[in-house]
Parts: sequence; C-alpha cells; structure tokens
Amino acid sequence: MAKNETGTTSSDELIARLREQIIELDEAGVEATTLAALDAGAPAKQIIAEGLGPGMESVGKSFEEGEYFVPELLLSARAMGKALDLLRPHLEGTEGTSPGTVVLGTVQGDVHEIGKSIVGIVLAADGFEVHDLGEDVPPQDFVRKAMEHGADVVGMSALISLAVSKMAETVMMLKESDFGGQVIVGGAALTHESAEGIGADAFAADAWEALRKVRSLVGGLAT
Ligand code: B1M
Repeated sequence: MAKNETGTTSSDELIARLREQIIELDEAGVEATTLAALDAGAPAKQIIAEGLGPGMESVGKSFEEGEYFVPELLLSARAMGKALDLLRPHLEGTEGTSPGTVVLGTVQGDVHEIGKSIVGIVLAADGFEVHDLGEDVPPQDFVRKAMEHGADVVGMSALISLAVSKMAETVMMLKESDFGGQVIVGGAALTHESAEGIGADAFAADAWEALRKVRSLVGGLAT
C-alpha cells in the first residue's frame, strides 16, 4: 500500500483496501481499516458508499457466479456489521426536535437487514425518531407499529425478488388502514417503476436518497 510523504496511507487508499477486505471476508482487517479510514479523516458516508457497499456488491456477484456460497455471504455481512458499529457514532448526533417519526423494516420473507439498518442510522442522525422493526416483518406488524407510534412515514426494504409481493401486500394494508402517513420503499429488489407499481409514495436507491425523500414526504426540507 502506497504511503504519502508523511508516511501515512491516504483515506482513498484505505477505502480501496476496505473494499478488498470485504471481498476477502477479512473481518479483523475490515475493523482495523475502518478505524484507520476514520482516523485519516474519511467521512463515514464515503466509507460506506465507496468501500463497504461496493465490496458487498462484489460478494453478491461472486455468489451469483457460484464462486461464493451462503457461508461467505454471512461472513461478509458480519464484517459489514462490525464496520457499521464503528461508523454509527460518526453518523449519529443530531439533538433537538424530531422532524418526524419513521417505522422501518425489511418485509416478510426477506432477512437482508444491512441496507435497511444504514437507512435507519442515517435518518436517526438527521433527528428522525426511528423505530426499526428488524427483518422478516409481517404486513400486520408494520400496520400495528405505524399506528402505535403515530408514524409519519413507513419505510420498507426488500432485496429478494420474491419478497416484493409481500411488500405490495403491506403497502395495500397500510393504505387501507387508518395509518394516514406515507410509504417509502427501497432495496435491490426494487426500481422506481416497481415501487410506483406497488403503490408506494416514494422510492430511494440509497440511504442518503432515502433521507432526502423522507424529509420531503414529511413536508420538511424537500430537495
Ligand atoms: Co442474500 N441475496 N440471500 N444474503 N445477499 C442477495 C440480495 C442477492 C442479490 C445475491 C445474488 O444472487 N447476487 C440474491 C437475491 C436475488 C434476487 O432475489 N433477486 C440473494 C439471495 C438469493 C439470498 C438467499 C435466497 C440465498 C440462499 O439461501 N440460497 C438467502 C435469502 C434468505 C431470505 O431473505 N429469505 C440470502 C441470505 C443472505 C444472508 C443471510 C447470508 C446475507 C444477509 C445478512 C444480513 O443482512 N444480516 C446475504 C447477503 C449479505 C447478500 C448480499 C451479498 C449483500 C446484501 C447487502 O447487505 N448489501 C446480496 C448481494 C447484493 O446486494 N449485491 C445478496 C449491502 C447493503 C448496504 O446494500 O441492502 O442493497 P443494500 O442497501 C442499499 C440500497 O439497496 C438502499 O440503501 C442501501 C445503501 O445505502 N436500501 C434502501 C436498502 N433498503 C432501503 C430502504 C429504503 C431506501 C433505500 O427505504 C425504506
């Protein structure tokens, strides 16, 4: 790894290393490099968007190509989780009045929770009151929790194609209930078009777009 004139590794190089360490399933390396990247001044958002995220993308490709199997997916997810724990304090911190309440979860039949958790962390960092229901959440739980917390927005994530029909069912149940708020969806199984097709009010491709859209949905700082 190249070092600059002062003998330190640049944050860009550390982020590139992080991408490789996710692919190599090197959990200890991922933790050490995440800390080093933070020390080198890299923003947590950049570490996720340019290091960890692309690393996971590559792991997914290797899985598709039959080079990696479920145990490798689990190891990459564990390394990503450790890195997120280190990054969380650098994404959180807004004090004061909450701009709104969000109930969040991964839909029934889908256990992928990393992207959804990043969305939750980013929203909480902006001051939103976030109730994360976790993964594999049945439609009726989304409705019950949305009503219980008086949510302004329900956010749902789906990564596997088979879960999209459950998401559609959940959107329909929310719209037919007394929940008067809005619904945002995201995750690799969705597109702008399919989100519209299942009746969601908004779609976001990543956590930061989700933040802009949620702000806009609650009538705050629209983009
Ligand atoms: Co699985 N998996 N997996 N997996 N897994 C995918 C999703 C897959 C694309 C891999 C592949 O084939 N290329 C594929 C789905 C194919 C499909 O249906 N189209 C797949 C499969 C097939 C499976 C199993 C069926 C494998 C099996 O058992 N044979 C199984 C499914 C089980 C189930 O859910 N019922 C399975 C299991 C798993 C693990 C449990 C091993 C593990 C998850 C562990 C965990 O989450 N704790 C896992 C993993 C790690 C992956 C990949 C490699 C990585 C997912 C990830 O965390 N990405 C994934 C391949 C890939 O995505 N390229 C894959 C990083 C994360 C930051 O990105 O979640 O997309 P993502 O979130 C992004 C955006 O999508 C967006 O913001 C985030 C970034 O800012 N976003 C939102 C997400 N949610 C949002 C909500 C919003 C807005 C934006 O608003 C509310």
